[in-house]
Amino acid sequence: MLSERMQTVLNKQVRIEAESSQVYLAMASWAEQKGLEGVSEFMYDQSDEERQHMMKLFKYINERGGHAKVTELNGPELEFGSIKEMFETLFNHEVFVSQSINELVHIALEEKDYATHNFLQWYVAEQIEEEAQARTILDKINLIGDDKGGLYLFDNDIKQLSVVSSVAPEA
Ligand code: OFO
Repeated sequence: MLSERMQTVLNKQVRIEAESSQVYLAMASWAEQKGLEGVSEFMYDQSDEERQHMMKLFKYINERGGHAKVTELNGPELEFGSIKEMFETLFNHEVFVSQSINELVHIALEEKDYATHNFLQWYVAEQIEEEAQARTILDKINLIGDDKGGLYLFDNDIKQLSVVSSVAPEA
């Protein structure tokens, strides 16, 4: 059985994951409308993944005798000054999510809820991966600078990343 406190903070994370899905959906749309097909495909996949992260938490809360809640969400940013700015926003967002997961792990230990502590390890590992991926992408974008040909190649290149992340095994 989840403690009241654990349940509240897990539900807060449900909301964060749902908002992440919306943030990335908005990025997918922005990139698609700019003709960046690879980037938009990648962002649609990221958006789907965030929904899966949300559902995993959602099911867990109910499985442990809690009540998973659907709440209203904050609206995401819809426009970006550049592709670099968009990926910087993504990176900062992932860092924020990692901090939030760390806080949850901390609370699980305080509550002596070892089942939730164990459950959260999947998210800890996932965040390491997502931050690393965002950092790699930003490095590439910094290499390209203002080169249009480079951006074209990058847009093609990122399709590979979508394939890799969509076949990655679900824990
Ligand atoms: Fe990319 O954040 Fe979910 O966990």
